[in-house]
Amino acid sequence: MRMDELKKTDPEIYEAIVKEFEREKDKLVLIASENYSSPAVLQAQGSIFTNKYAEGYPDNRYYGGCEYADMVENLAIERAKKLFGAEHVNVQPHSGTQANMAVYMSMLRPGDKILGMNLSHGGHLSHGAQVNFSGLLYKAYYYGVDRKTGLIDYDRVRRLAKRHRPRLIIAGASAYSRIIDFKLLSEIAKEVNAYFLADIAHIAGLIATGLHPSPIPYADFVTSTTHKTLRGPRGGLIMCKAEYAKAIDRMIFPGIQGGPLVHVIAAKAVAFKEALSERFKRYQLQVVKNAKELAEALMERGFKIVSGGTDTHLMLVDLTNKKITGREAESMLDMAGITVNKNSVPYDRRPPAITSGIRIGTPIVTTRRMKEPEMVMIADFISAILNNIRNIEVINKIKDRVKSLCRRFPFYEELEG
Ligand code: DSN
Repeated sequence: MRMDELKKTDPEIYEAIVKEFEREKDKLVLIASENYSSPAVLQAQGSIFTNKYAEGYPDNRYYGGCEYADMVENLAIERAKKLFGAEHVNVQPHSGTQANMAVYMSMLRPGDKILGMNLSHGGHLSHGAQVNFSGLLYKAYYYGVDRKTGLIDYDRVRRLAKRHRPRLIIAGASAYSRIIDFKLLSEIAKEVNAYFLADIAHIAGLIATGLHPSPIPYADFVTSTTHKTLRGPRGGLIMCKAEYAKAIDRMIFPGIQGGPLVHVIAAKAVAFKEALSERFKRYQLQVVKNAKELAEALMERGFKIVSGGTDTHLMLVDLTNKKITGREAESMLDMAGITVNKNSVPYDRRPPAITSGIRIGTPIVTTRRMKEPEMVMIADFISAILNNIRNIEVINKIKDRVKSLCRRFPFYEELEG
């Protein structure tokens, strides 16, 4: 990578970046929440906009010299509106959790009730988990998935909503592989007079390209990250109905954030432009095709997939029939150059640091242009390792095959040299 100045000034950080570059190129990364953003996104994020303070919003800043920052933020807003069909967009949240925090803090008071998906059933930390601000500040109730089907139990959501009368119902997940019925959840929210928030962090790319129904027509608020299926820089995003625009903007700044990260907003704008292209549509389609193929291939090899498959970019492999924990599986696969994360499965008896499952996603391998035949190969790799646990010979054999597969699908060649 061309980083002459950095190499001279700080050889240690330079080396860590070079090593990370090699890791991303030579490993098979199947983390469902990650992606490899384009060189254009990386360049915008690494730009001199990191130098600029721009507290406030376009045409209404607390600092001089914001004319180009305004240009950047206006473009990001305009493109996000077009991409998702949103009435109002705030592109300043530093992360998905900050985006959720802004929604909660603009609409709720401490102690108010919220109803979100249980973290241990595939929900997210910021949807009311006890260890998170959302569970500390608000009285959180949780819905989950049906034990048999692995699908969200919408009847139970309705029962819980009627019993507890939450002020906010949250939809969205980080380890749920099926279509989420945003319309039905919004109806439940209406029945109990609750606000409805859809957190689309994982599936934003699918929604932007019409591969998953959009919550925009139904939700009061839609939050997202920009770096998962959307393939942009690490960051957050809020979309809402026009009536909440002022409250949301005020809560992001000055409420919970100071100066926006203009360099990141520039990279978000680039990612939104890319996401508006036909090429991105084809990419998302292949992400889903690949996930389906991989899930099928794993099931054919005796693996249990929660809910019996996937409609999205990810799947949750339930290892309870394999006599191996999620933690062991993660570590064995890592030894062969395959990166996944251990993940609780619904009704898991093991603690979150051990778990009985792994979560697998196809965004990165699809960014590398792998297709269905490669998914079958990956299923073979995973199966060989998890069915021959701690067999170093097998691990080494697969490691070589992983490396040669990655070499066949190079990425970031533009950054070499
Ligand atoms: N940590 C992210 C994930 O892996 O899904 C969610 O914030």
